[in-house]
Amino acid sequence: MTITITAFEKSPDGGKGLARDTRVRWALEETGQPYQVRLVSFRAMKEPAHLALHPFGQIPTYEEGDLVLFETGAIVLHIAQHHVGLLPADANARARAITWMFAAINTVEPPILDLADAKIAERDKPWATDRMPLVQDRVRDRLKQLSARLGNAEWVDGGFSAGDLMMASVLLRLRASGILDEFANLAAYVARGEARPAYKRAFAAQLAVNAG
Ligand SMILES: N[C@@H](CCC(=O)N[C@@H](CS)C(=O)NCC(=O)O)C(=O)O
Repeated sequence: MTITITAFEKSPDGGKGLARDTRVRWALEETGQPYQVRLVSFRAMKEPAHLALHPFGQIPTYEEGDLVLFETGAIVLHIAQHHVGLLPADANARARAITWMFAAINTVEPPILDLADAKIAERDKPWATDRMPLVQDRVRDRLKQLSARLGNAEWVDGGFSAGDLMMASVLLRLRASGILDEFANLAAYVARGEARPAYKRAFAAQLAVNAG
């Protein structure tokens, strides 16, 4: 069955791979699944046809036959559960990999998104400058904990899994802030993710849409 995802017609990041279709593309590449992409404009994302797929009017969505999914956590989990390559066979190791997916999107991503909001959406507020150190330190606190857990390991729990795919995707957004580089083992962890051939293919595919 053909898999179709949606992505920005023109990503605000200009192709840096930060739009969330990249993590879905990455999961599809890791598992060797061909896919098609339907590009949507910001206006089309808020129109009924897209809202029928995604109630919050966002990208990415995932269509496969009768199945329509939104939320990258759910999409990547679906891909990982149906194809070999992103979840270990052992039941407990599988449950732990899924735990790391949730940790990425529920525990690590929120302060990172808050930082992005503080920098862009809230930058004109009179309190923006005073609040910034608080927001940055909340990110640092999470990264300190993650860094301590990762230690010298290559991946968060044994071999590369969907947990690492989500965690590296979430951490990638921090690179421009400089905060990621304060944690050498996390910066190296993200670089290992980016060095994977599947990530490179996913990145190149989104860049091809957004470059120029
Ligand atoms: N929690 C959602 C977030 C989706 C999301 O924020 N998508 C962004 C692109 S990366 C978007 O569509 N932004 C445009 C908007 O919200 O209007 C997920 O993980 O899929």
